[in-house]
Amino acid sequence: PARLAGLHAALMTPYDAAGEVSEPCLRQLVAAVFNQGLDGLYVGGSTGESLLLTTEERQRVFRVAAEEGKGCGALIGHVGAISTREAQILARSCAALGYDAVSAIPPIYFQHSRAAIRDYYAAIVDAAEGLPLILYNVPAMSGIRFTLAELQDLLGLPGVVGIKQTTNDMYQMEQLHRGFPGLLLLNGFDEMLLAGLVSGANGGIGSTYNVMGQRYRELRRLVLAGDTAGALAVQSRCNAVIDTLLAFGVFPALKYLLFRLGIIRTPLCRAPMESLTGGAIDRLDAIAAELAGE
Ligand code: SI3
Repeated sequence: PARLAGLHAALMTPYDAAGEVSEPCLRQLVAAVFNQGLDGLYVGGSTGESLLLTTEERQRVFRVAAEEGKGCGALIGHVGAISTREAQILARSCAALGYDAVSAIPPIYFQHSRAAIRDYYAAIVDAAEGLPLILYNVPAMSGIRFTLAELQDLLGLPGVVGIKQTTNDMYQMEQLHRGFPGLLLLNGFDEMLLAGLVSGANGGIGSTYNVMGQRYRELRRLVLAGDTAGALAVQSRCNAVIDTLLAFGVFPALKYLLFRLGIIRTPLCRAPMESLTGGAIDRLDAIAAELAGE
């Protein structure tokens, strides 16, 4: 799946002042992401606040992102849900809209058996009408920590072509690289993109790519050219920004940057996601000015 390798922005979901999904801002954001030369979009993931949206809203975000982004790069729709039925509905939408792939977190909260999780992924593949599936391994948020053997079992399902590893376990990243030649292996934590790429990832998906896409492209170019020291210098510039985003809450802080850059109209996140605290503004304004100047 060469088209799915590369750098994809985990798309945010902009709202209007009333807290409804803003279609015009979403369109502007899709255009802004592709203007940075990124390879694709990861639509409706954690960064898209997908678990805080209704099924209809998630479908609407899929549709608008497809209308605006079709032909600009790869479109990966995150369809993970608490029920298999909802995940299947969303997978069918992605298939109908011409997405390139679907992806899903495991089903959370009820502590399902590994066999039930396997059935959930098989059911998504079934509903996705031929679209490839990328597993989304995010133990810190899902609470589900897969061993290598468990991942091997899921990766063996027909239709599963890759995995997005949002973990800081670079040993497991390298094991996946070594054990599964040809696997689509995508790095999840932006602050560790360099570590992920040198451990075998063939691309990445990240929230901060929404605003620092060009830096990550440069980082990957340097890695591919063998210049690890140069890539580390770029990673450090990214991480100086990420340190601040993490200190204030990465999603509200990123939305504030997009707001300051004129791409979205309000920095709101959906409750219970917290909004920004006052002390953040000056530091984020300085970052917005730095990014606007690049
Ligand atoms: O699903 C998604 O929106 C992602 O791709 C998320 C991505 O892996 C982000 N992970 C989480 C848990 O938010 C990262 O981009 C993350 O925000 C960033 O590295 C800061 O920690």
